[in-house]
Amino acid sequence: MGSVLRKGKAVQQAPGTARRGPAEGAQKLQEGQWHVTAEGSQPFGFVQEEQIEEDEKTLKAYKEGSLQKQQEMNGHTVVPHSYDYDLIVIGGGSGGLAAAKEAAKYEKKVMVLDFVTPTPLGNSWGLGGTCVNVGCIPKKLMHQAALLGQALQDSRKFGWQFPEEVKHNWMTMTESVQNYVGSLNWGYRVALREKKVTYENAYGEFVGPHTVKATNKRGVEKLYTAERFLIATGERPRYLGIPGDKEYCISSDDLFSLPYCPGKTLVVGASYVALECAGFLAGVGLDVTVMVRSILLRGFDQDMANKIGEYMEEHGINFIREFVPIKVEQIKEGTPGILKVTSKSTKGNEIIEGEYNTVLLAIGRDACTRKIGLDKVGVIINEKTGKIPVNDKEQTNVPYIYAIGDILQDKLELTPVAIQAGRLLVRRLYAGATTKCDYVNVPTTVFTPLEYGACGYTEEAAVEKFGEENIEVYHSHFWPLEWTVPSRDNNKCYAKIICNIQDSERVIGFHVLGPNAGEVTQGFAAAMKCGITKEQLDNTIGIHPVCAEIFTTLTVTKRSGENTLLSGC
Ligand code: FAD
Ligand code: NA7
Repeated sequence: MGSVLRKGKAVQQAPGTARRGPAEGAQKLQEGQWHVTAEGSQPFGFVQEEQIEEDEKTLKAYKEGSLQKQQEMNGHTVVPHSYDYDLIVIGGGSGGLAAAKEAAKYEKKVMVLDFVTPTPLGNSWGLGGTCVNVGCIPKKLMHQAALLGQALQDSRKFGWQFPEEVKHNWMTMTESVQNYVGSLNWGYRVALREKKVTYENAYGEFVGPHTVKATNKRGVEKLYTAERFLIATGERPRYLGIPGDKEYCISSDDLFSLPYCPGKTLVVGASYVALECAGFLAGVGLDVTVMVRSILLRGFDQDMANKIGEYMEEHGINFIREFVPIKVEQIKEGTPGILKVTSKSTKGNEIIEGEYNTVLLAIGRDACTRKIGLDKVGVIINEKTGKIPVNDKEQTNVPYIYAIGDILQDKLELTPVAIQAGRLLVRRLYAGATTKCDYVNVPTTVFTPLEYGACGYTEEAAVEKFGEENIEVYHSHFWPLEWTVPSRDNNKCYAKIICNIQDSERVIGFHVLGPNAGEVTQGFAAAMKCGITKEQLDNTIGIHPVCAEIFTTLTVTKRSGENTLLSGC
């Protein structure tokens, strides 16, 4: 191992399998194999491994001394003599862990640094990142708790008899969910150990070229060097910046392990996180209000978003539209206590007040990129969003530093996207592969009470890109067979595809509102990757009686204005 700093003091570690250092690097420079960040008139220039032109620039820069100068400007004059690791991954979430484990397959020496900065209320969690601990997994399990409540009601019509009063116990649900999350945390640690990936529960930040400082929760600092770095630090919830927000409000980072039932809850925000949380809280029997600043589900198909909103309202969720909170005060302490929320209209000066037991902020998430020393190594971020721009190989403007997952600029923030990008990157770096991550036609699901699955273009985006006259929208309502006997929610489920008329009616957008929307969407996403057309969908024989069969029999175009309500199977 190279030099190690404990409490600011450098000590020498036993030599490990040291990697290329400057001596070899200089030789490589002579050979024209090294690269440097272009800091010319363009905002930044990406460096491609094969770009001879860039190599020549680098060699020239090295000969002229400007490469060394650039390193000095970044605050570093000393480049490590050897690298401790082939790859250091900063952030042990969906993307980081997938990449680290993949790299270990190719016998690379890999380290993962993962550290969870506690929430303002002091909550933190184990290895695995957002998805496992405070995202997809606990969210979907709590959504399932809500669906079971609905199933219990439906079951009476199917002959099940049980006492009239059915209660939900928040603590039982939370403990069960957290036990499962704990087992996943443990599984990740074991997997890293088995694959011989070094894991440190420490905060990583760049302090110089090829060098990070890792600080653990006791404040012990160590320095590590690596030939390459992967930043996969994810995002954390944003706060409103109003009096009382950090003191009294919770975020999704607190909700899934909340040690008491939240009671009457105000959810602030109208993103998928906000609506999903509002949905399952209402589904387990709580009084829930959603405060919406502008529209529901910005970025998603608005036709579908509004149908989700209508369904939630019909199922007892209150919506306060075009208001934002300006102050949160505690009226009574407790678990939960009582909070007074003062809010202001976005359209005028109207002020309203409301009392809630819990205020959940779901107003977006900020990329964890501003406190990891990126300025020390010259990695460029989008100053406004904190996101990192990368080239199509997930390489930042600093050639030996890569980035994946939620912190990427203009990419989808989804677990499977982070995993895919991480795995493919590592295969390209260490296994001679060339496949790049394809960020197009990525399917996704919003787990609101009426689930929403989507892949490809929204109707708005398709109209904008191809022109209204060039797209054909086929749609239909449908009634899942399972919902007919309890006679609920007839014609609330909805299927829509968007086709490009000029390209043989290729399906470019797929949208479904209904049960198991994710399960329905996944297969159609594969078909879209293969370029499925409307005709091919029509030639596909449906499976009866399932919801997904509706996509094989769509005949009504939106343009026609014909009725889409179904009356039988
Ligand atoms: P993360 O998984 O966030 O991992 C980053 C890790 O790095 C964290 O452990 C963090 O603590 C750590 N870290 C940060 N800074 C440092 C540092 N300096 N040093 C060391 N460690 C650091 N996606 C889906 O696909 N489906 C869903 O249903 C879904 N539901 C979601 C529900 C919620 C409530 C939320 C918030 C997100 C949801 N997501 C969902 C999104 C999904 O969780 C993210 O896209 C995914 O976790 C991103 O992975 P990542 O590797 O980029 O980052
Ligand atoms: P998003 O998708 O960034 O959405 C933020 C939502 O919060 C959106 O509805 C915003 O309304 C609303 N918002 C933002 N600021 C405010 C303020 N100040 N007051 C009221 N409402 C506000 O965030 P998410 O957390 O759902 O998702 C981010 C990622 O996390 C997601 O991609 C997953 O990876 C997990 P707007 O439409 O801007 O008016």
